[in-house]
Amino acid sequence: MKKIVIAGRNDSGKSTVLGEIYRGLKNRNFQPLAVGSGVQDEKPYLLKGIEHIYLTIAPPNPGEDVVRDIDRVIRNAVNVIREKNNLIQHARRALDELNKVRSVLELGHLSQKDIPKMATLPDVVLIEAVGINDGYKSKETREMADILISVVPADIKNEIIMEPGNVLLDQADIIVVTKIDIVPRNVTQTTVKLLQRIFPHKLVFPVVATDGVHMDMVVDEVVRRLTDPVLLLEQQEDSQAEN
Ligand SMILES: Nc1nc2c(ncn2[C@@H]2O[C@H](COP(=O)(O)OP(=O)(O)O)[C@@H](O)[C@H]2O)c(=O)[nH]1
Ligand SMILES: [Mg+2]
Repeated sequence: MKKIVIAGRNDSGKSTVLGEIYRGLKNRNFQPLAVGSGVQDEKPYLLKGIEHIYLTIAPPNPGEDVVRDIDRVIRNAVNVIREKNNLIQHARRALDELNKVRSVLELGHLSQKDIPKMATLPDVVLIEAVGINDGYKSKETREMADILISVVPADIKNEIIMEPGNVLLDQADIIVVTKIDIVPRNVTQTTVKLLQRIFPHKLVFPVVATDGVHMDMVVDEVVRRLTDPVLLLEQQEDSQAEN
């Protein structure tokens, strides 16, 4: 399963952006699993309409940006969904049996409609990083991500962007600049221009994450990367090398 990691400073808007991408992917017939890095992520996820069953919180060790054993976290979350689906299937069969008996006894059929539908299994994972050390320096975060999205608030101090060792900006696949609705226009422009100057080949998307403004372009780019045959090929080679 492809891992999309949302990195960035504390309070930059990671959870909000993650929720928007979740929704966008869902509209395009993906089923994401959302992995938050702390309880504070839960509320923004639910606000954006992430269903409980596709939401899991896995706090990294203190001082670490992403949870170490993400594969275990994903496996557990998928198993919970599978188990629930099993129960639903059992309930349907049991009700069928009961209805056979009721029919012999000339009692009316009980409806299946109160039994929930089986849940689609997730096919892509959205992971939120903590944002340690100003948010952009964790190599582990880059290594975990098939697609790395780094979130930068429009009013970030220029010094922070220019600090050496910002691997998560340097090697981001997509940079999302948030809060452009509440930050003065000239400040936003300075931030965006600085990012473009330092990282000239990067896609920089200024957005209002809370209202989903311009988020469709971010989602388009994510989908393009999820379905790009060349990227798929590279990943196949990677996983063959691992095996
Ligand atoms: N006005 C505005 N507020 C935002 C935007 N993005 C995030 N926020 C707010 O910023 C705060 C932190 O957002 P959150 O997604 O929890 O950030 P995180 O700590 O990086 O996960 C919340 O109050 C959000 O509602 C934005 O683009 N515009
Ligand atoms: Mg968060």
